[in-house]
Amino acid sequence: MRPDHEALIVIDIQNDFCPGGSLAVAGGDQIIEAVNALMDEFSCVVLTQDWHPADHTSFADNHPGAAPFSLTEMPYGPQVLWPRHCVQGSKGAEFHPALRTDPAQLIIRKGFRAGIDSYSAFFENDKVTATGLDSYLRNRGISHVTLVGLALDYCVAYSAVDAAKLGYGVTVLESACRAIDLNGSLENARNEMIDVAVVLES
Ligand code: VGL
Ligand code: ZN
Repeated sequence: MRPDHEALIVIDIQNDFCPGGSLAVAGGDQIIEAVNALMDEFSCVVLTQDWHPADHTSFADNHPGAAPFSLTEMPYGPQVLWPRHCVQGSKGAEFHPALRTDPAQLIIRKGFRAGIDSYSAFFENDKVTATGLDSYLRNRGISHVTLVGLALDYCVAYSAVDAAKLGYGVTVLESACRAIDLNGSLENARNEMIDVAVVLES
């Protein structure tokens, strides 16, 4: 067992991010066995779930003429337009059936506001709207987080950077993550994590 001040945060292991899903991350399902095993080491386990309304602004098909994976400008900055994914209540939004969910004490849903995306488990993409996770972890006396899940270069990396900026010790276990890798996003994400002293563990 890890000490009680350490939490495991499992990011977005949902059907749509696994092979066969609408925003499939290559090998996304290959990490599940390791993630399941890791849950037994932590007294605090949190899952996140990407959870979008049908009219979500991050969906390319809500922007007439826009191609999936193109960039648009939002009031809070540049935003990738994604294929429709993780729609609230859909099969694609469910956790992958092989993922253990019983050990989780908290499930954070994010991206539920139509006008703003939320990659990070801590803050929405405007960088100020909190999800509540920081307060939860602080109240439980957590000072270190280990992050695993999908996708390494988006939701895992954004969560890791925010956690480090909030003062947590942060480890990203790369072998239990998979990346989308869009236009150099993986290298950028690694550099941003290293810049704020996130430990990238293979
Ligand atoms: C994610 C793109 C859009 C992720 C979520 O979980 O990394 N990526 N929504
Ligand atoms: Zn999303």
